[in-house]
Amino acid sequence: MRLDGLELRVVRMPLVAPFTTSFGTETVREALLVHAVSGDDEGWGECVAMAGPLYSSEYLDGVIDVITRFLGPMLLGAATVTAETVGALLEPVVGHRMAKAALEAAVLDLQLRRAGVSFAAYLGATRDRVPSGVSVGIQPSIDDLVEVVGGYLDRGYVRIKIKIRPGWDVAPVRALREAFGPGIPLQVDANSAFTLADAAVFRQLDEFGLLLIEQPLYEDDIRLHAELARMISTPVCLDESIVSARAAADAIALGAASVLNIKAGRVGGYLEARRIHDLAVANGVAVWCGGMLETGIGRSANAALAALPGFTLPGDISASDRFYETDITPPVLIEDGHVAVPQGPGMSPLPIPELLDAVTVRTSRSTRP
Ligand code: OSB
Ligand code: MG
Repeated sequence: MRLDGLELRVVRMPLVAPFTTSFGTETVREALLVHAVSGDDEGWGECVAMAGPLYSSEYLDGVIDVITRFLGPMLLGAATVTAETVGALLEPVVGHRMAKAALEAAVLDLQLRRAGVSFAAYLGATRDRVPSGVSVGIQPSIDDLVEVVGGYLDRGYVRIKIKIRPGWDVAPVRALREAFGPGIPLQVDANSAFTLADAAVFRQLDEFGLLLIEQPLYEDDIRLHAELARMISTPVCLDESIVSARAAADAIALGAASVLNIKAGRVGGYLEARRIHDLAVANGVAVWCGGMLETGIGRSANAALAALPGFTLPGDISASDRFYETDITPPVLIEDGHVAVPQGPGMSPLPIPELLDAVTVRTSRSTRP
């Protein structure tokens, strides 16, 4: 295809409740949507970058800048673009994976809509629904945590992940085991908040039969994760550290992770995400699909990715209403603990224009030179 134009839209959507991690508290999601146009066809890609550079070095305004100045013109100036060549076209720009991923997704969505093919079919997904896990933020008190988790279990979520940080680690896990028993699938996510000097905390967590510990240490230290993995029995899972298939191969080879969280945005796109899935399967490493507070656009695409056969653990693929009272697409629903894999053309249902306009706070457009 030849791209005719790119529209960048910033949406601002209030969260149903504050979401606290080891790196901060969010009360509103500001997200960038990329709208690609070619002839009469359109495609949408959601960027996972957050407003501030706290989870990753990328952030919303930085993404808009790098797309506007560099990545957008590279795609708009190309004689022909396909989803499969976006990565190579943008390769000269170092990093900025979340920005690149959003562009690739918009092109892929357009390409699939034009061909009348679903993302699930394109990927070779093997399931029509995926188990739904929920990521639970740090709460004001242990009692609040038990109540909030109880609510999600009542809604049918099949796996609970709680955010931890130093001082909010062993006690919340113990409280959940006491309240709900040893049987509920439970895991923790530290978002890099600990050091190897906290090894005693992780040894204590070993007692609770957790599915995994996600990203306990620095994002750029694979070796220390390998050291920690040798010290504890709970599987170590990496999120922030896995920025590419190469990083995944290193982590696996060094024994730094026996489980991987795959987020397409973090690794530069859904095609790289699938390469990591394939690599993990070949190495006997379990993967699951992470989330980034996506709207229905990114959430739907994640559901299709998670329907690949190597995604053997439940993902952070919750219903729209876990974060948003009103989504910009028809809401993603949880039914019997699962989310349906979208079967329509493209990567997600189209946003509903009135709902999208109601939350759009900024728009910019660029066209082919
Ligand atoms: O580390 O997985 C993470 C949200 C924002 C940034 C990082 C993370 C998260 C989550 C939420 O855990 C996952 C979701 O969207 O449900
Ligand atoms: Mg994480």
